[in-house]
Amino acid sequence: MAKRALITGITGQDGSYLAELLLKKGYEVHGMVRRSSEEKFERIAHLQGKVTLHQGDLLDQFSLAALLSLTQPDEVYNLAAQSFVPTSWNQPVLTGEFTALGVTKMLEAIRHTRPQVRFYQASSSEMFGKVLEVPQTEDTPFYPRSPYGVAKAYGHHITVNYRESFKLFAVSGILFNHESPRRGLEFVTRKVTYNVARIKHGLQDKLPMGNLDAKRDWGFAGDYVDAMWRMLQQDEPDDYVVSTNETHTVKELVEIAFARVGLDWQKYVFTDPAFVRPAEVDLLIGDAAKAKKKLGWEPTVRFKELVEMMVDADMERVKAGQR
Ligand code: NDP
Ligand code: GDR
Repeated sequence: MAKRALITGITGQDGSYLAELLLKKGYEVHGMVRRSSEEKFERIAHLQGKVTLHQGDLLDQFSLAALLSLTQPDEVYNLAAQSFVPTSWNQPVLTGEFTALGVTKMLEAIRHTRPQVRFYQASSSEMFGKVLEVPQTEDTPFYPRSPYGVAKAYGHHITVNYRESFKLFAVSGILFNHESPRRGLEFVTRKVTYNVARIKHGLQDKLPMGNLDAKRDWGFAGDYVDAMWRMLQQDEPDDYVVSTNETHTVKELVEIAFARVGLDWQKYVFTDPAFVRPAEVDLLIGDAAKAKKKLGWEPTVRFKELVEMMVDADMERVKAGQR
């Protein structure tokens, strides 16, 4: 019998890669989607007919329980969240409801409806926040610096708590930034690669940016969803850092992206205070030694290759008049 998986956030970047991976492995894949006035599920359009979509919302506890009863999944991947850090200062309550309490709603639904499920929670390196230790590991204390980071820390702790309290197979992947040509346009990598492509095509001549000194450990989303799956195949539930163990500044990102199309970034980029955050996470670099040892997981795409892959994809898109 094929294993069944339920993915919340299937329309997002990670959801689309995870659905592809699970289909390749022979899973029956179900995805939860929010109702909207126009159903534009661009990232999973190519999977139409291969995945089954169901309406539901992390805010609606009963929709979660109903979905578990209907789909009878072996594995649940909880990827849905308000995931953009700046928005979390504008909508802190909503962010808390989706990104923090939404996790409890799903865990409660599992506990009462289908306790044998293996549950993956999408935790984040944003929980580390202020630099207390580098590189960051599973044991590094959390000091989140945004309402998003605070909400993710709650989601992380409640996942651990349900594992310990109710013996659920619940794991939390502490994933560092991961990107791809499917990344949302407001995140810094995609913002840069998309705008570089527009500049190269003569559609604009300036790029406003925030803090160019922030450092991130950036990997490829396709690699990271494989780590999620591996976590749920272990004998015991546990938490893992997933990262490349390298860090780079936003400035390096900008330099590589412009250089890819033969342009000098300094002629186009300027600092706009609108993109500077009220509190910043200055330095993230993860130590994924545990994931390597226990899951046999390693990243296959490094920073420069990742940025160039994204620039090349955006050059094609812009040329074709797409976003
Ligand atoms: P995206 O922003 O691309 O996708 C988020 C998904 O969540 C979308 O499918 C969105 O649906 C859905 N969603 C949001 N709110 C709700 C809700 N109330 N009910 C149902 N669905 C909802 O995120 P990513 O794919 O990049 O990230 C996946 C998860 O991993 C997120 O939880 C994120 O916080 C976390 N994470 C991401 C990292 C990264 O670098 N990408 C690193 C660490 C953690 P819709 O299409 O309707 O908006
Ligand atoms: P982040 O990703 O906040 O790390 O969260 P983002 O790409 O938004 O920012 C990374 C860094 O770049 C700096 N920066 C800018 N960021 C944006 N978006 N726009 C700009 O113009 C800009 N200029 C500089 C930021 O200040 C920051 O330091 C992502 C999300 O995917 C989360 O959901 C996830 O949990 C974490 O990664 C790990």
